[in-house]
Amino acid sequence: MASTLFSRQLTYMLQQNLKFSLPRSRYVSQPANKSDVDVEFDGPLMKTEVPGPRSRELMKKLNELQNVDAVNFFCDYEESRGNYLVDVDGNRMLDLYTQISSIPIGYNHPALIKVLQNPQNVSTFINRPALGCLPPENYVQKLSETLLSVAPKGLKQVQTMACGSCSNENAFKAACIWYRNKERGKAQHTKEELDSCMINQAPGSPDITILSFMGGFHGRTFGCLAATHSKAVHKLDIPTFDWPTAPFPKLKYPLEEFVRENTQEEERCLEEVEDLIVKFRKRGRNVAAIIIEPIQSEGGDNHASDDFFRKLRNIAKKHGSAFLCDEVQTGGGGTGKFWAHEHWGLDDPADVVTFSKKLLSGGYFYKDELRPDMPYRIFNTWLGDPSKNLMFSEVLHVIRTENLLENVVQCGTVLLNGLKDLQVHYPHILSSARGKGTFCSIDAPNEATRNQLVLKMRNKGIVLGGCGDKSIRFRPSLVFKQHHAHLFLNVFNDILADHK
Ligand code: PSZ
Repeated sequence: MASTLFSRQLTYMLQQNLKFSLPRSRYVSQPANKSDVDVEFDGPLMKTEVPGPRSRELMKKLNELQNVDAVNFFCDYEESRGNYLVDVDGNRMLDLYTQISSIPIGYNHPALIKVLQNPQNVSTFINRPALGCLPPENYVQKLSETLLSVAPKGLKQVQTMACGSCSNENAFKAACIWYRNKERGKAQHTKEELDSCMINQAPGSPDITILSFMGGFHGRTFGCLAATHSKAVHKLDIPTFDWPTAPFPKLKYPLEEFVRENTQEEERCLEEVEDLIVKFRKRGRNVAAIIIEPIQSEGGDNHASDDFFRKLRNIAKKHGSAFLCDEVQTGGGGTGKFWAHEHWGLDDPADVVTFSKKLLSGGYFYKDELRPDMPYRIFNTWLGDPSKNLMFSEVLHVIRTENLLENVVQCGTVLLNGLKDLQVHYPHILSSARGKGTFCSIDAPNEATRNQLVLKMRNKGIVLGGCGDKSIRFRPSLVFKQHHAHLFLNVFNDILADHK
């Protein structure tokens, strides 16, 4: 195997007239340090193409009920373990995408199985409460032990929700309520406001706005969609708000070679943000909030510097707008810190931080000032799910006892160095390797090549995701270890060497 790899690389170099250098040796994994979770599988095992016959049969049946064009394959969640996702045809794949970044400690983690088997927990799984009015006795204690124990600095209030979109929707509402109360000062809302809001008119339904960024993704519900600008297919045919959209920096890689250009690009975007705020204010359409992802994920894993975010936070403050940080995808440890925005070193924390995915429950943390002033202003039937918090409590225990954030930093370094190494060897296929922790990505030259690479990798037993036009993104769980990174890099190397 190694010799065919060697000769392929040699041929390629000769064909391309490249300066000869020794082809990279294969990554040799240290023997895995076996913990409970590592007792998973030795590696991928492929029996059929993916999707295989059983998946295709099930797709055909599901197609009678709904559109299945987005379905990749059907899964066998009972057989899946740790970093390995098993499909219904018995194919076992190393999963670096983890259900769009939402499996914190791998499949069927023994600690989570124990939570479900504990008879004391049964009623929490069976009886889903309407949390806003009928919470269970242990609710405060559980919230304190779980979500509040990881609350971002400066945010002491928390509201749980069901998913990422409804977390952002309600964060928007909390920001608008806060903004209007600020405008009113101590005055009460008027009868005119109460009447006009019932027919969607000002002043009760005020013409205030939320500023978001080109390439951002905040969900697909109506309010969120107005702030989502990653792909037209998400937005087409849906009426929306005319809210300000600022450009997000387009950084050039490698960063160290483009320091001046990238700084200028960030300055340009920040100026545009301020211009938009002023322009909208002149039209009587004040910006109540700015929403941003620490790394624009669906939009193509677009990064900006810590300095950019610190300055943006200060612009929000200067103009009296709430600063909303959407950590639905970045939150939960994938960047090596529990919250990606911790990397920035903000003087004044974000006003709101939204979460979902790896935290199992959706929701948001917020500053005391954004606490709603009346009941039923932020409310729905479930407002989250205590059974998710129960499991999240165990997830946190595993993260802490197994030092998983440290693990993410170490494995992220192996993964990113490996990707940078590969882009040097295959400059015609790969560029712009980037990432924080294991939250990494790399670009293909175009969408078609990206899609081909993702499919080829899948048939070799590695699940990856795409994002933006041409990026491949890596979103392994927090129990992804160095030997998994080596395994992935070796398979990727083989695929790239073969790629025509
Ligand atoms: O295509 C889709 O609907 C996808 S693919 C990945 C997501 C959605 N991510 C969800 C997401 C997110 O990444 C960020 C930064 N903010 C909000 C959301 C919405 O969360 P959900 O999907 O739980 O409503």
